Amino acid sequence: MTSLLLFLFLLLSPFSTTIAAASSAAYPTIPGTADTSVSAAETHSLTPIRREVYGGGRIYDISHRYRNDMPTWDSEDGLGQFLWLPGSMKNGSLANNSEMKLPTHTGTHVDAPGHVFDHYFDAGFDVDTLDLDVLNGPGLLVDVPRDSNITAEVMKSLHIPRGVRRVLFRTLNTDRRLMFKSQFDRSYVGFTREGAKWLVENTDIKLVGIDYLSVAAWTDLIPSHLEFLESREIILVEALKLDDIQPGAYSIHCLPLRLLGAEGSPIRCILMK
Ligand SMILES: *[C@@H]1O[C@H](CO)[C@@H](O)[C@H](O)[C@H]1NC(C)=O
Ligand SMILES: *[C@@H]1O[C@H](CO)[C@@H](O)[C@H](O)[C@H]1NC(C)=O
Ligand SMILES: CC(=O)N[C@H]1CO[C@H](CO)[C@@H](O)[C@@H]1O
Repeated sequence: MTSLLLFLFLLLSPFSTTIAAASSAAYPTIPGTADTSVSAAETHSLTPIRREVYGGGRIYDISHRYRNDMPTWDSEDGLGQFLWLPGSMKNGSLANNSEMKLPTHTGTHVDAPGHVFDHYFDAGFDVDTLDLDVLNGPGLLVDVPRDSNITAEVMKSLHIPRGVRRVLFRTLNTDRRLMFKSQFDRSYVGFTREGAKWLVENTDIKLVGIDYLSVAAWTDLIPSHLEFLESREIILVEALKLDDIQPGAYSIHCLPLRLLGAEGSPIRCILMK
């Protein structure tokens, strides 16, 4: 498969040259990110360093930071407050203890089959039942053409070889920086029903990742989800942060929380070279 992946990588390269952003160490396009190199002085200062890349470029964090102003499903105003500090040292507690409350489909997250199939929900196909073997392993970061949603035609044009089980689709959503805008944007790029159906029928992809809050285009919202989730073999990872990373083959690692009964979960995903 390695040679196939390499072939695919070469095949996709012409796309990527125009849209791949510079992969500088400082990752200037992610707000709140400092230089990733840790100097001796910084190690001793009380200013934390927030990183997008670890291990000298070996590990990319492709999860979004949870922020009050991040977009949330079909809302004008963004997520809003999701963390509270009911026990604080400033008010005499022995330790600081925060509480959080947020929709399970917030930020970078995973969908379980119970999300759109009520009988799966009742039967218990929650995020705790998702296969970690699907969520962890070799896969591709692929750029899709910027002038379309992900239709069957687009899927065909990507020539993703059989045997590839995990693909992260980078779209116009990343270029438009939609995950950095509080206001939900219905014009995001996602799969049409035919695109989803084509992927299910013609590829071995079991992990589908995308760079906004839904893998399904707004106009095909439920039909696309149904195509993907009916077999319960495909796992959807949404709102990935795919800025500033070269397309190609990586080791993908995603871990949802073991939320019993939940059809969605925040998820931490990384890419390793
Ligand atoms: C501490 O308690 C005061 C009085 O109840 C409250 O106004 C303040 O917000 C609290 N501060 C923190 C950090 O919890
Ligand atoms: C994708 O589909 C949405 C509707 O779901 C539409 O608003 C948007 O313009 C489409 N994007 C492209 C690039 O065609
Ligand atoms: C580590 C931690 O959570 N520290 C918090 C303790 O509580 C104060 C407010 O009382 C916060 O400002 C700190 O961030």
